[in-house]
Amino acid sequence: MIEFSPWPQDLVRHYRDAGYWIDQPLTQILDAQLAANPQAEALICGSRRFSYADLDRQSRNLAARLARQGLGHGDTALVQLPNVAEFFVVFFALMRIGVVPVNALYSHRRLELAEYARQIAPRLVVASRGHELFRDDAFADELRAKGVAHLLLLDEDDPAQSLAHWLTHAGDLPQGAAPTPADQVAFFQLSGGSTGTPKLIPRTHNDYDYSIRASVRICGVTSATRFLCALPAAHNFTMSSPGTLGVFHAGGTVVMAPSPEPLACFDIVARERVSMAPLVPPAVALWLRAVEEDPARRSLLASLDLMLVGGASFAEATARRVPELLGCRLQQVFGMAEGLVNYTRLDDSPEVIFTTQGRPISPDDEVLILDEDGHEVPDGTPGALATRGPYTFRGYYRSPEHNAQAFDAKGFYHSGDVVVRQGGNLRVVGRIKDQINRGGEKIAAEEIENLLVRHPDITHAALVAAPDAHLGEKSCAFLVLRDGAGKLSPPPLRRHLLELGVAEYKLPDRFRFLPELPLTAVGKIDKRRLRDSLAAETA
Ligand code: J2J
Repeated sequence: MIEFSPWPQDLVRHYRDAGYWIDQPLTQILDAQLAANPQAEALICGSRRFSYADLDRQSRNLAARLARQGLGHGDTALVQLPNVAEFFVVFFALMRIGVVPVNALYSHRRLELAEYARQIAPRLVVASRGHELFRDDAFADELRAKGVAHLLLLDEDDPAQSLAHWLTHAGDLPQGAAPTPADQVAFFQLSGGSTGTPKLIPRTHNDYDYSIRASVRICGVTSATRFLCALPAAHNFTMSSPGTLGVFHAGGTVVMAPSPEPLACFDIVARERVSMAPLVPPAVALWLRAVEEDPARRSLLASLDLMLVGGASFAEATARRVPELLGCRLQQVFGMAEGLVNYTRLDDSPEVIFTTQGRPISPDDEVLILDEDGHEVPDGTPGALATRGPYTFRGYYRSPEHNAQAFDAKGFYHSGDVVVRQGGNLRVVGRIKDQINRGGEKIAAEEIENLLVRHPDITHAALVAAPDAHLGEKSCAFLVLRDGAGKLSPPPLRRHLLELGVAEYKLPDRFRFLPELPLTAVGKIDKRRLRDSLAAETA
């Protein structure tokens, strides 16, 4: 089994007694539909259509082949797929045989994948020939040298490692193949991070399944729901709030799109009569602009009933325009891959829906809002969010030092968000974690600073958020150069980072050069001053 930080026994008992944890593996989502409605449409991916029976059959085929190769409990997998149907086939196949995956984002590159592989030592890698890392065999060979026994590729000609081939019939699942027990780790979610190395979040069947079931009720997902999966399929928001898994749980239909780009999505929405779409704020802005530019486009969205918006700050003025311009309802979501998810409710007043990020899923989500001394603040006063509950994790994978900082003695996870509670609802008003939220994509400042100072001419680096009209925030790197170093311009600096293999969304959007970095009274880099200096530039 994969180790994880467990919940204390009294809470385990309570979460079971309260009916949150029902001891069913995530594969039950598929099994229930297979029993109830096997021919219902589960998944649409371009011109390919999958019934629940198709999805089940293909995932069982893959599971059977993998199990016959000896993969099962105790094994891990590194998966990196674009937004295609195979993402779910692979996910359910791995769940069936108890292999625990990390689902990397498709935008991740060598650095992220190598780091995940280092942490989980996967026996299996599932990836795509379409990704630059797997276009030739160099990276695959590196992975093999580190213990990866099986590599399966999308769009591969060699049948031995063609994912498509592994999805064809292969006999029944061998005796003994089974999901991990429901109180054990099902898969790892990715942390947005604020530290030097990306962190992994163990999620158990029980806790994830509860967050999905409860989200389905809160968001009104039914078998009639047709859900647009245009954000990265592996992201926690896309998977579980209420997400693709929520739609499968309710027997609805997931419609894949390669990206949230409005014009392509509008056509898909119209063609497939999409009713529900989760988006991050910058994508909403693009959708709004597309309708403003050509109001006739609104008719393409006639079937759209509900848009869920989360992942980053969403301006009230933009929120108000969603029903007005797109003709659908709005639901705000403030969630995190670590657990806690808040929603505005469908029957909330427009005021609540437009101005807040809602309230937690569960009556047993404990949310504390704390001042700098760790005391709870009164309603209406901003403070740092700390939480524990039936689907909030208890520790990052193999990260005792970081866990000692991220959790308090009572097991509350301190998310680094600054929030205000008003009338029972939360508003996200700031952040104390050292992270840039670039339109929903999270960048850990320390990770990029560590890479920048590997440049021979850079002695100190600090990455901070700069306000941006479109993305909400962009990143700016403040650099101190070695004495005698010549001028450095952005292109070679970006090339330096790309050569180190980091994902492109993490590249600093701007660079500033200083003779030294400002320090606080206790000798830490004064990032507030750096941010203020950027604000002054644009003022
Ligand atoms: C402001 N900041 C927000 C919001 C997340 C549902 C929705 C989103 C995520 C997600 C998720 C925000 N307004 N509405 O996992 O299930 C910022 C906060 C938070 C961090 C988590 C889900 N919604 N945020 O975004 O793990 O800073 O999850 O702590 O990627 O995003 O990021 P992530």
